[in-house]
Amino acid sequence: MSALAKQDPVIFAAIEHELDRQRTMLELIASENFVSDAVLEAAGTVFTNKYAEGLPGKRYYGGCEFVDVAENLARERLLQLYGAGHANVQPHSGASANIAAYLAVSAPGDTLLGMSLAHGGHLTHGHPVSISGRLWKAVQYGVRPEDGRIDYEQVERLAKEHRPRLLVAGASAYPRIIDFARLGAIADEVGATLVVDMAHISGLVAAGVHPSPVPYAGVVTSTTHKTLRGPRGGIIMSRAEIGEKIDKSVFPGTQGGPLMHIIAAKAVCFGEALTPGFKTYAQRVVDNARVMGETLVAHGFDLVSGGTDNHLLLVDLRKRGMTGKLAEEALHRARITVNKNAVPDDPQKPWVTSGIRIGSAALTTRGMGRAEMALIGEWIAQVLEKPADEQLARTVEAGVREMTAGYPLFSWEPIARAAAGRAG
Ligand code: DSN
Repeated sequence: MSALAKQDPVIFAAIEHELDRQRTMLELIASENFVSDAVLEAAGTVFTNKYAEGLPGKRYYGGCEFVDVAENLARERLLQLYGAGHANVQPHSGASANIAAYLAVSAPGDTLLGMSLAHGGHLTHGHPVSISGRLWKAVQYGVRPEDGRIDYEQVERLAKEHRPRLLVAGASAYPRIIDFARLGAIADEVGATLVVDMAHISGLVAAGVHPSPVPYAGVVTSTTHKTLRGPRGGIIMSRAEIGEKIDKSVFPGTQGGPLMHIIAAKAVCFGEALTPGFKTYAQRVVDNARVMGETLVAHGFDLVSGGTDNHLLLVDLRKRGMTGKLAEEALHRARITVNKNAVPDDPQKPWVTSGIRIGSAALTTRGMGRAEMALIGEWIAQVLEKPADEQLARTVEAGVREMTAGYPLFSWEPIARAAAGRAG
């Protein structure tokens, strides 16, 4: 019996149930993924016991010689992956990374021009309920109503009018390629620093299937757990000349001791992302999202911007008279996990919404490909066409259980389908 099961059976059982949920449901949340056995192993190690405030070779604590190995390797691999001038791998999350980045290159009270959450941006890009919208003077840009694409002319107009110190780019629900070169030129023209939060697409950028913001941005932040397929955490990269400011803004500016077990797992993740297999994986993520989108469009569903260039789709349910909340719940009953998500200019409240967001990164990690995406797209369409049909939900659920049994989460699990395996 495991130590945890013996000492704390309630927590043990919750973890076991979560493992079963992840194994037997179809995970389509666009910001989630499944880490490798090696990343999971590194994250659950004795490095969690160690305080290591400071940076490798310059710590405030003794006994850091082994955590230094992990952090140095994480930084080196990250720089190799993206070709940036400086890397800090200590942010605990994407939100912490963003706030540390803003404080490194601007001051509270400065103007921040960012993409509005309601149009696919993020809370930390200047939303009034976030510290980013409370400490900075936030001005928000969005997407064009006619095609759901970022309104670069609006960005330019607002930048010239408000002369922001920070131009923040990146999104949580934007299915198209972002033109970082154009945003970099706008930032240069008004003397702003372009901060790109590439959290959603960082795996695609690493693999070269989405253009990189690194040549155009003063600072690039990301989480490590989305398309990059690492442990839950954040990173910041910058031009070399502001590296020291970034480091000081993370510690002691906004954080205390770094999570060394997570930094070790980040190093493992970056090592994986440097392999040729990761390029294959990222291309499959994009291909799979496209197939899913085409299937839904064939069933008459509206996609914001009409399709996708990346790992996610934003389905607009307004014409169907259905809310995102209802769609999320109906799909959950059929063992398909998505999240309700606002569509641009959504008339519904954030807890209800008029859309759902669907992402392909996690199921692609399990080894699923176009055939599975087309079938899952069919199931989603069927369930959303008859959301109250319990018999249909049971039929789809049975299909989901059979499909997921063929794609194990871990290399040591028995494979129920002969050809199943990880994609890269
Ligand atoms: N909450 C994340 C997402 O789901 O996209 C962004 O931080």
